[in-house]
Amino acid sequence: MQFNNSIYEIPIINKLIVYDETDSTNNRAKLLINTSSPEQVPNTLIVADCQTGGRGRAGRSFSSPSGEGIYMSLILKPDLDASDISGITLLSAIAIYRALNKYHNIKTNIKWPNDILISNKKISGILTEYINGYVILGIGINVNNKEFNQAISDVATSLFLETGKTLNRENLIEEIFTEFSMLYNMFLKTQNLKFITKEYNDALISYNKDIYIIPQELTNVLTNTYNITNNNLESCLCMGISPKGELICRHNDGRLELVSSGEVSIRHNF
Ligand code: BT5
Repeated sequence: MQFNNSIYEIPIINKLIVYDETDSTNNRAKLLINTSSPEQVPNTLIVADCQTGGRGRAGRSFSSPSGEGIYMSLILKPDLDASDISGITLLSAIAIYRALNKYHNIKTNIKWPNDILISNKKISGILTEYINGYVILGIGINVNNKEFNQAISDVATSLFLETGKTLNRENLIEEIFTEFSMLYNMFLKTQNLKFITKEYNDALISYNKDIYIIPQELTNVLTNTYNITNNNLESCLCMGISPKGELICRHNDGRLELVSSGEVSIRHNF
């Protein structure tokens, strides 16, 4: 992939590493953190044309074929409490949502906490990892894919399949991080997500709908949370996100539950 120098005009990026192929850009980021001097690492963006071991959450994989998608990891060293780090996942979802809408007029939805959807199918997933005081923000986006392997064809789609347009991946990366830079700076200043709550809830696919909260023990044994057949779970009403980025859920008995991203997955009841 070929980038213009304009990528360095984005405040949050001061170094760029590009691979034709790698196992996982999040793994590359981890290695860099573990082997470089601390001042060299923050705000490094690692991008790959393809990944042979792209990772999702809980050991799941992220399909990352060559020439079609965006696979990238940004290393950050935010001055935040550990409990606020998960907010970065929500900010990056808004950055992707905004960039696609603003520069390409493509409307998406967010599936809390880490998926971007079009027509209920996933075009993007986010994997945020926290190691030795650094945050690795890993983003995968299906951009120009014409098809998906059978294992994920029911749940995955691409920007090309949804719009018929072929997008320039390098430009889209710049657009996303231009948006993310502004959001991130505001988050560091305010230390909460109040400034995106309304926008996030407008984008949230489950807003004001019934959802299931799936315990971590169950999500860890499932390859994907879209096809859960265990319906012994009680549904609750999704009331949007809190200023900390938790999902606010109202149970049938009126009880409110704040769900934080580490604990559960959500299944939509539609
Ligand atoms: C995610 O996990 O969606 C996070 C994906 C993060 C990928 C980026 S790419 C750059 C960086 N380096 C990495 O190694 N990872 C990050 P999760 O919510 O657990 O979703 C995984 C599930 O999504 C899989 O079990 C499949 O069902 C589905 N899936 C796999 N590949 C997909 C794709 N390309 N598009 C849409 N869905 C996919």
